[in-house]
Amino acid sequence: MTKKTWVTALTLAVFAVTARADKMRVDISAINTEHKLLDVKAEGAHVSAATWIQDNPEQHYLIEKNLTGEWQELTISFTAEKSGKYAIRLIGELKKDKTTKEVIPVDVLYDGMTATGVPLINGGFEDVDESRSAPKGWWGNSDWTAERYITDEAVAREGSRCIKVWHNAHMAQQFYVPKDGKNVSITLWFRAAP
Ligand SMILES: [Ca+2]
Repeated sequence: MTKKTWVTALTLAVFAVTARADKMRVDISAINTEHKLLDVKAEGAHVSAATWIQDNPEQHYLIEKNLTGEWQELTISFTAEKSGKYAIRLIGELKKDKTTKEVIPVDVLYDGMTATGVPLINGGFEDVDESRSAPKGWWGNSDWTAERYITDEAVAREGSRCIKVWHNAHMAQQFYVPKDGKNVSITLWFRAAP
């Protein structure tokens, strides 16, 4: 190898190590601040408790996985310590510009969600609440806008609708866990927005 080739190879190797993929993010939390999620798993994803909740980090978990341009399936499972209300929030990672510290949008598409153990509704986002131009059962935060409700079968994983979210504009649904120690499993599809 010539010196120049070595330098090129080294540069590529360093780039491969430092370049990082954007990530999807799903948050699952207990509404009651004293309840915990136990044994949270999501194969191939990074699972972490909410360290900012000092009294009870296990009330809230973040699940993050690298995005690609292809749809990927992910199953998230946990045991609800106590019966009660829980919430799932579909979001994107918190990515910041290293210099300006501004949040850089990482748009993520979600579709095709199903659940066992709890009554999640409209996981395919096909049922429309016309009064607010949003999928039934799902609620956006203040930065959510109707154009993020995608109505294009060429984009959706299944049916004709899906949602596009990012860190500052996300959608959530609350669900009720009917008994202590219930095992919950949620499967969903996600990809980087085109
Ligand atoms: Ca759909």
